[in-house]
Amino acid sequence: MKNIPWQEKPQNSNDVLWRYSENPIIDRYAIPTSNSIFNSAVVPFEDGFAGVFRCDNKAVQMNIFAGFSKDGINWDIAHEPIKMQAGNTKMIDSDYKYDPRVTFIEDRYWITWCNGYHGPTIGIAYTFDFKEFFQCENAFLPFNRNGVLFPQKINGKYAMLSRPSDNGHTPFGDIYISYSPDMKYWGEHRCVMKVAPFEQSAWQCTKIGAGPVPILTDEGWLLFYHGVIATCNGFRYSVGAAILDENEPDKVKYRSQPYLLAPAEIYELTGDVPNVLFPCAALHSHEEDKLALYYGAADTVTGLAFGKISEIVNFVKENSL
Ligand code: BMA
Repeated sequence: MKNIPWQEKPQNSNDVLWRYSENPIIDRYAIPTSNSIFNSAVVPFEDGFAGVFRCDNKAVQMNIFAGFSKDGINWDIAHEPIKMQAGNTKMIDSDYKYDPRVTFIEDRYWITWCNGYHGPTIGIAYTFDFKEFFQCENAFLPFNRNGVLFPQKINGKYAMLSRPSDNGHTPFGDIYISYSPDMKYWGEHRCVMKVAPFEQSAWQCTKIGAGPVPILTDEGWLLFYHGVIATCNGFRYSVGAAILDENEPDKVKYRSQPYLLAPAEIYELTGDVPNVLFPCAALHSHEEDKLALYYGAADTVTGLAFGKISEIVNFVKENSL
C-alpha cells in the first residue's frame, strides 16, 4: 500500500480518531459550480488516488464528480459531473446522485450511491479508469440509502450493506445486508444492526447507516458507520464503528457504545446542515497500522481524520454495546 495521508496523534489527545490539522481538505467552492463538496469517496489509484465526489451545485442539484490526487489531500476535481454509459442495463435513469462509495473488486472499481429513481435508492456503476463509467441496475426498490459494497465476495457472492428508508429526512433506519451473484439481482436480505437504545447510547438512537467500505482485520470486518440522534435542533450525525463476522457479516461481534468522532470543530458545527459528520471512505495500510477517514462535515466541506487500525479495533472491543 502506498503512502496514505497521515499525521501523528496530537500529544493531548486520548481519542482513537483525530482530525487533520489543516481540515477541511476540500472547500465548498473548490470547483466553479459547487455550493458544497462533502460525503465523498476515495481509493488508491495508479501512483496516487482517485475519488468520486458529491458536489451539489448552486442550483442545489446533487451529482457525483470524478477527481484525482497525488497525496490524498490536494484534489483535482472534474468541473463536469460523471456522465454514465449503459452498463448491465439500458435503464440508467437518475434524478440525482449523492453520497458515493467506491471499492475495487477483482478487476474494476465499483461505485455505489444514493440514486434518484422515484425517490432515493441504491445506484451501482463500475469504472476501470475513473474516466468512463458504466451504470448498472439499481440494487433495490426505493426507498433506500447508504449502499456500501464489501471489497471482496463473501461465500462466492457480492455483498452490500444498505439502509432502507423513506422519501424524506428519514426519522428511522437500521443496517441490512444483501447478496448478489452478478451485481444485478440482489437477495438474501438480512438485518445486521439496529439503532441503539436511547438510554445506552443516545448518539445512535434514531438511525444508523454504513459509512466507508468495510476493512478486513484479524477480528472481522471493521465497519465505520454514522449514528444519528434527533435533538430539539434537528439531527446530529456522529461516527461509530462495529466489527462484523468475517464469513457471516450479518453477525455483529462488537459495536462501539461511545462514538469515535462527533461534531465539535467549527466547520462541523456550522454549514448548510449543522452538526453532521458523514464518513464515506477510509484509506488504510495494515503494514503501517494507519487509517485515513474521509468525512463530509456539515453537508458543506470534506474533512480528514486519522487513526491506528489496532487501536480502533481494541477500542471497539473494549467499549462494546
Ligand atoms: C442524509 C443524507 C446525507 C446528509 C445527511 C445530513 O439523509 O441526505 O447526504 O449528509 O442526511 O443532512
